Amino acid sequence: MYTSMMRIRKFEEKIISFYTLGKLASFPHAYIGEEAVGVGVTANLRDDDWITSTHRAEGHVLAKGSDTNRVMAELFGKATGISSGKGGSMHFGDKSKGLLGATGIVSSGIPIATGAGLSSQVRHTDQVAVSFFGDGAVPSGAFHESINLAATWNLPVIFVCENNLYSTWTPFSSVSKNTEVASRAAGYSIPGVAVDGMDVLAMYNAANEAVTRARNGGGPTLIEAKTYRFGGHYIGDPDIRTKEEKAEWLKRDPIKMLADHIVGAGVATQDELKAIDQKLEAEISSAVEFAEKSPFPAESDALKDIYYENPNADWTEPAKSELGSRVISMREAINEAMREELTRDPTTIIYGQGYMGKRGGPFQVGKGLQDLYGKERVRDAPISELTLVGVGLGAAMTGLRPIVEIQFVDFTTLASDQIVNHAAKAHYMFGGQYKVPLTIRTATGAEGSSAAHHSQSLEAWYMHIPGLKVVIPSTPYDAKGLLKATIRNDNPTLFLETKSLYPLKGPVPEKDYTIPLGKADIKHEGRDVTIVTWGKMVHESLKVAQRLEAEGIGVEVVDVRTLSPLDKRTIIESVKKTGRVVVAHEENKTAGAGAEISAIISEEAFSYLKGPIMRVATPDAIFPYSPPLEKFIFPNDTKIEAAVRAVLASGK
Ligand SMILES: Cc1ncc(C[n+]2csc(CCOP(=O)(O)OP(=O)(O)O)c2C)c(N)n1
Ligand SMILES: [Mg+2]
Repeated sequence: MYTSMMRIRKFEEKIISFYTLGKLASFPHAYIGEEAVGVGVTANLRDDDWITSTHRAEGHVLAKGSDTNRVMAELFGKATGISSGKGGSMHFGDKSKGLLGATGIVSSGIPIATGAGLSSQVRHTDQVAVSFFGDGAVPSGAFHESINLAATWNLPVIFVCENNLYSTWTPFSSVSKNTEVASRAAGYSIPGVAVDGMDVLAMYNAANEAVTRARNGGGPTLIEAKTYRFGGHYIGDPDIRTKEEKAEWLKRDPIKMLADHIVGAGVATQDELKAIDQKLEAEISSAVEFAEKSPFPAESDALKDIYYENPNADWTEPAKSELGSRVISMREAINEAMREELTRDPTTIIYGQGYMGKRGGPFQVGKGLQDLYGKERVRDAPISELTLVGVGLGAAMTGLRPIVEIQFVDFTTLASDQIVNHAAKAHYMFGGQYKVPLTIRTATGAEGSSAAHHSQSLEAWYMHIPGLKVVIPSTPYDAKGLLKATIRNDNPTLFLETKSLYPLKGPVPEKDYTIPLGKADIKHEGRDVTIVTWGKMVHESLKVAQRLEAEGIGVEVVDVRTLSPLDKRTIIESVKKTGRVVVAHEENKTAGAGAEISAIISEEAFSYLKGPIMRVATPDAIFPYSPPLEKFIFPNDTKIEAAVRAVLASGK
């Protein structure tokens, strides 16, 4: 433990000197003073145990055993870095050592570690997960939601708060009435222990007890390490803490305390410790040499590893002639897809709110699954959207294939940190090491005066995020095939279920089939005008196509089925044929997906256009409760028909 602590100290001192010389692209947050926490805890862990870390990550990463050369190279932005130069100091990831990632967002690693604990429990291993975080994370939702979930599900997770009294420059006492972090454990009925974070032996012993308990099925523990960083918040930070306060803490330098203990107990001599120090200095110097000599990543690497593409994926859609005669609802088709995937792959699990186990969630889409697959794989989840998605991410990174049900797309906004900042970026920012087979299912769209908080369509928000896939089926047949492909694909994917379509019936093959993500479907062929659409508006568009057929007008209805990836080729081919385009969607108009699709058409098929592209969408309004108001703003076949007639009348 002495070696590990001193390695961190020497590493950080070197980094400080490099930063001061202007040799690093960004400013790291030094761990000096807190070494006993990371080292005392990780000394109890195996390589296959997991940790999540924070912006102050070098200490955790080195303590967990990552290669010094590659950690240094990451700080230099080199291709040999542990995250291939994609992450830097706030996004270290190292699969080989169980490092599920540092994060630049305070508290966000906590749900991810909790998900790793879930993975251990479901796969019946004895691995444990540790989340390191600062006092700054304690008032956050992620902290409380995660501890509640880990306690309720009895997960093998150790929550380690490095309470160094400050978050940036804010004293903990000025943002929390209760400054005893460990005392919060009582509120969740789990053990909580406050430890002298400057004493590595005390840290080791406290962590040993917690890790042993977690490995043996005893559930989570909250450890509060009372510690202090000797430097400012970041390297180069004009520190605001008093000299007196710093001097008091410096007297209890954790490395000096351990050295005194070692020498006093006769375990090693001062000279022997010096020899270790010199060896470490040589190790750090050669790490610097390694980092300096390493190449930068190629420019083309900037666009690599945004998605994981499985070279062995064999997703083939059955021919329309194979649809068969069985007719079921969209709700049943989704349930069937989940049943088939839960049967096919024992690492697939599902959890959600609304009594998922018995009722199957608010729309009963998961009905019967718990009876078939048991309480371990089909779970009731608390109202903790942020943590539910973060847990799914941690579980997906560690061997599960989770399906997380969020009741309404409106509520995904609570989970947007985990969706946007973490799930979507995990494959890329850790240099392509992790696959993220995470499915987030949610109900979307307006129906039945649900008003402002249960009616939105947010697909354009998520389509905007690289690393995330967005799927929105319009028929039971598409729903089954697309959901199976979504669950099997190794990328975080938002699966949007239009709630007004749940009762819709249609033919669905009983056999196992998938529909590749990124493949549009022409739902109605025509030569005169193209409607690009998805979800409920597919059906409104089909009504228009049928009506206009009687007048000899051919309307082609292109159902994109997935917005990300978007099947540009099918859209462009249709535009080349018809030269006239309407884009119809339920989400509101400004910066909706229709704007993007219109831009693509104008960039890639402008010369084929015979007139302007028109959009039919909900106006930029908030969904009202009153039925006539809701009806007034909602797009429908009449509005689409008017747009189709307008584009036919305009231009060349
Ligand atoms: C959600 C979020 N809010 C604000 C920040 C800006 N920020 C970066 S580090 C930090 C302080 C964190 O304090 P603490 O968690 O106690 O960790 P420490 O720096 O003390 O180790 C803040 C506020 C952030 N990164 N993430
Ligand atoms: Mg702090």
